[in-house]
Amino acid sequence: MARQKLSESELTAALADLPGWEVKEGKLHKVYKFDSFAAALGWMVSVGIYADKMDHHPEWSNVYNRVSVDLVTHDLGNAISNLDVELAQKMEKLAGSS
Ligand code: H2B
Repeated sequence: MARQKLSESELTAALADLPGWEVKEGKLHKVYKFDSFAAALGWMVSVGIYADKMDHHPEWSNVYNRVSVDLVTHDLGNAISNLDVELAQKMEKLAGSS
């Protein structure tokens, strides 16, 4: 799917369906907290496989049971795109949040 920068209104509409997500320093941001390190790591592997298939990769870091995620599209000069929203939606599904 083509990468397209989202307008302010598209971004606002997308955030309404992404609980816990916000725009922080120009990136789509959320900190996930899991029950254990194993659960966090398992989620990261599942997300990573999906992200690689869509050729769209998260900026993230893990400490024990927490994963801090930032999504932005480098190819669009670090704009937030439809692919960032798609990846955030997949992260929510895989975390069991929606
Ligand atoms: N991931 C993210 N987050 N943004 C990009 O612009 C991007 C990417 N571009 N993964 C992809 C890889 C690009 O470098 C390759 C060549 O398609």
